[in-house]
Amino acid sequence: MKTTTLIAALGLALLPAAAALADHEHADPKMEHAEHMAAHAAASYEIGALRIETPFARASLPNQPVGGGFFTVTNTGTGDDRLIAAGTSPEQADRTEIHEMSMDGQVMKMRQLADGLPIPAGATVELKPGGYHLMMMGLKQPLVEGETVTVWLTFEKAGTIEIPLAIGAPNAKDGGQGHMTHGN
Ligand SMILES: [Cu+2]
Repeated sequence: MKTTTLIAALGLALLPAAAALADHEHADPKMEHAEHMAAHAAASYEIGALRIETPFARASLPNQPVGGGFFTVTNTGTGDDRLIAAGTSPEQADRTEIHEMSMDGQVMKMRQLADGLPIPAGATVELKPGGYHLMMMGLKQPLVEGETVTVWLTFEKAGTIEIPLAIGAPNAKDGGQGHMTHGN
């Protein structure tokens, strides 16, 4: 009897929190959400044997001097390639570096890949938060959620391509597929 009462009390206590979360999840106007989804569905670019998918960036916080850029690149060819340089317009950032993030003991460390990022034949290489990423250094204007930032990427073999990165939330973990599963 006592247990039942406790569970009932907990259930009531949790309800307002769940309702608040649901409100937050659906705060975006529906139209904007639909356009957002459509933009991501079409986000695939090809240059030579390379296919670049779901390019995105994270919105910068006020006074944040750097911004991260991410995408997945698949080498459908038979020869190895390598991402050797990247950049934005000079109005957006001073320069863009290719970084790797990894755990050094308990500390997350970031380092520039001086020789670029290898894209081996047949491989899919993911640039994602916590791993490889582009880092826009010396932001001259903020990265605003819902907008896009254009970056150029130069691959050793395939050449140079310009792609738009869809700017997600400051903690965005992917190119927007996360929006598919609500309450997550
Ligand atoms: Cu970095």
